[in-house]
Amino acid sequence: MNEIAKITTAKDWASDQEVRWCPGCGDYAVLKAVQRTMPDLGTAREKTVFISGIGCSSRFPYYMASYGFHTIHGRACAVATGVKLANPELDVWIITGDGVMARPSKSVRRSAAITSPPRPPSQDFTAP
Ligand SMILES: Cc1ncc(C[n+]2csc(CCOP(=O)(O)OP(=O)(O)O)c2C)c(N)n1
Ligand code: SF4
Repeated sequence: MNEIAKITTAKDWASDQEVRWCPGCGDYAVLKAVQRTMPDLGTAREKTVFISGIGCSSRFPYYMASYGFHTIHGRACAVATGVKLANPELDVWIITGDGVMARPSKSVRRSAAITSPPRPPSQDFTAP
């Protein structure tokens, strides 16, 4: 049976790490939105894992007061799938930029109950 998670606030989900994105980067908005959303989900920090690949957005796990893994280019989905399969009780999130999620891996298409927050529209761009 699942234990009832301790009530948390957005501050509980923020780590003590200095956030290193450019001033005005849309990733700040994603970070704040996720930190504000986690308490509403009622998930425990010790049962939450953020998995990232490579890129600016992939610094995200450093800034969450949960478990996390900054992995390698193009492998966030594969690592997240492995984590979920090893411990299905974990709430596993994937954080990537538009580059990595442009071609979601087979593991994501298999719907391994892994979540990824959307990137804000201001971050969308078309390559020249
Ligand atoms: C181990 C490693 N592989 C590849 C790179 C080169 N690299 C830097 S950013 C990047 C892609 C980032 O993609 P995206 O998902 O769009 O992240 P964003 O920067 O937009 O958050 C790559 C391949 C790297 N820095 N380190
Ligand atoms: S995504 Fe762009 S604005 Fe944001 S930290 Fe990276 S280079 Fe800077």
